[in-house]
Amino acid sequence: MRIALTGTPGVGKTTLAAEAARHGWQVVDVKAWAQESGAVVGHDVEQGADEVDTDLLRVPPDDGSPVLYEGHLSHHLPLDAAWVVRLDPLVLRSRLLARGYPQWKVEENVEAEAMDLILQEALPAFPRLIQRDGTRRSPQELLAAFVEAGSDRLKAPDVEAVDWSHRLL
Ligand code: DAT
Repeated sequence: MRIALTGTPGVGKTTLAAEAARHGWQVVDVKAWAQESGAVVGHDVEQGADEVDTDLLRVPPDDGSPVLYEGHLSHHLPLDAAWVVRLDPLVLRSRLLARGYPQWKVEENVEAEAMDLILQEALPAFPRLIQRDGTRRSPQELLAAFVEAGSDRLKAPDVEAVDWSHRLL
């Protein structure tokens, strides 16, 4: 089972992936993989971010063992399932400010999170999709919440409800 671990920057993907690795999961850092395999095709100076062509990444076939592909572009890869991590936009804002992001980039990501952007991108591509809210969960609790949902047993998306649309006002 090859799983995209996705979500807006700052929601806690890397932390969750590290927790999963401690429990024996294989983890692929999509950004590092893109750099190693020449899939970084440019740099957007305005965005201050690398441009990755995910079509250039060759995903290995499923060998039966669970693999997490971690990164906010991972849901653009042809994988078997997706985990979408969510976070209250107000908490996200303080995390991104602490990370030193410029104000406009903080607001762009906070808005994307409040309007479910990544969920909306991932839903059409992944019948086996699990969404969980990381706001009041430790990394251990969040991992358990995804694992308990059982990506391999899913017949339809399992989307934990979050509603932060009022944060847009
Ligand atoms: P991402 O990889 O999605 O950009 P991250 O894992 O680097 O996010 O986490 C961003 C910050 O939030 C980092 O300082 C650690 C903290 N964090 C992550 N998961 C958390 C959790 N479940 N509870 C509290 N803080 C968390």
